[in-house]
Amino acid sequence: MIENLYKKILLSDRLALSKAITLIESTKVKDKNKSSKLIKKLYKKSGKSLRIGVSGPPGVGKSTFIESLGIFLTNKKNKVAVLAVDPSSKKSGGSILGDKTRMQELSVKKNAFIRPSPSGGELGGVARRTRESMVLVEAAGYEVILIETVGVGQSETEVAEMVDIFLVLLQPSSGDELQGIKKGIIEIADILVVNKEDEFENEVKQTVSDYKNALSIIKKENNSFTTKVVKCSALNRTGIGDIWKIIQDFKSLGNKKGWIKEKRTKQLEKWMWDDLQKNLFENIRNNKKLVSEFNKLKKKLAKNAISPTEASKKILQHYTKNNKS
Ligand SMILES: Nc1nc2c(ncn2[C@@H]2O[C@H](COP(=O)(O)OP(=O)(O)OP(=O)(O)O)[C@@H](O)[C@H]2O)c(=O)[nH]1
Ligand SMILES: [Mg+2]
Repeated sequence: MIENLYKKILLSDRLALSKAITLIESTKVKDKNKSSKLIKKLYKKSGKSLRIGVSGPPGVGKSTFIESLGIFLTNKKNKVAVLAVDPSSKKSGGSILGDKTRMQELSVKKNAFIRPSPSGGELGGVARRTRESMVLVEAAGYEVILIETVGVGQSETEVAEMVDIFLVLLQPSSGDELQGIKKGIIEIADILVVNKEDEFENEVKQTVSDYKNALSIIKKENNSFTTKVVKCSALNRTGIGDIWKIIQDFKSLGNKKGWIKEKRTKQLEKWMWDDLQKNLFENIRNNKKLVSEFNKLKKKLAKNAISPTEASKKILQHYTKNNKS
């Protein structure tokens, strides 16, 4: 089965890709083993795409924007993959269908692959699943990966730490809301896109200028790329070409100066540490030899006879001792 998927993915077979991502998303041990074999085989073929994160508040137009940019790119003969990171989809269940229907036009393009949010799974697994899905779509030859994530909570930062360039979509707002500008957004975003210029022309202008002003005050720690502020209408597909031009500039400058490579190396290290942390933790939790120790410590904790910090230290001591013998 793995050999078959491997071959088909290299031929860019979309059905095989979907199947492989389903394996990645599965929580069954059997599937996990299969998917890690597959990732191992395909890993060296990955890494060649441009990874773009698209974030922003609910309803700002992320899916519409991704569809417009995706169509723009497929028309230029680029192969585009769309992934969605939605930690809330477990509860709502609605966004999966929503994303799919909203990207109807893109989904029928031969050069597009769209994978809506997985329905649930472990929350901490979002990062792993996304990274592994990226490996698969890259091995399948997709040149641009667009990752949609809603701009609330941890998923935003997680995605920002997985991509080459991070776009944040903003709602147009009328004046005096400058205090509402979050410093964090500016620090995390490479491009700020104020959307819906078709409907809110003046507000969009105002918001663009507010953010430009804010940018001149708030200095980014990492000076590699000056954050750009632009406007567009994802719905009417205006401004999309300009945004693509900025992305291209970012890419060529980043390659020239070496910060894309640097960023990726850091991201790989983070992936390694995340993985180690997860495996180590699972290993300790599922360690049968330690069960009686765990139980003793639990009782002590309940009686306030030991602090959680002390207890965790003891577990680690037992674990290390156990692994020596
Ligand atoms: N007028 C106007 N409406 C837009 C534009 N872009 C998106 N919309 C509308 O805004 C609504 C939300 O768009 P989506 O693309 O689903 O927004 P989203 O950010 O992906 O939403 P979530 O995934 O639910 O967070 C839809 O009704 C869109 O038609 C735009 O450029 N102009
Ligand atoms: Mg959406």
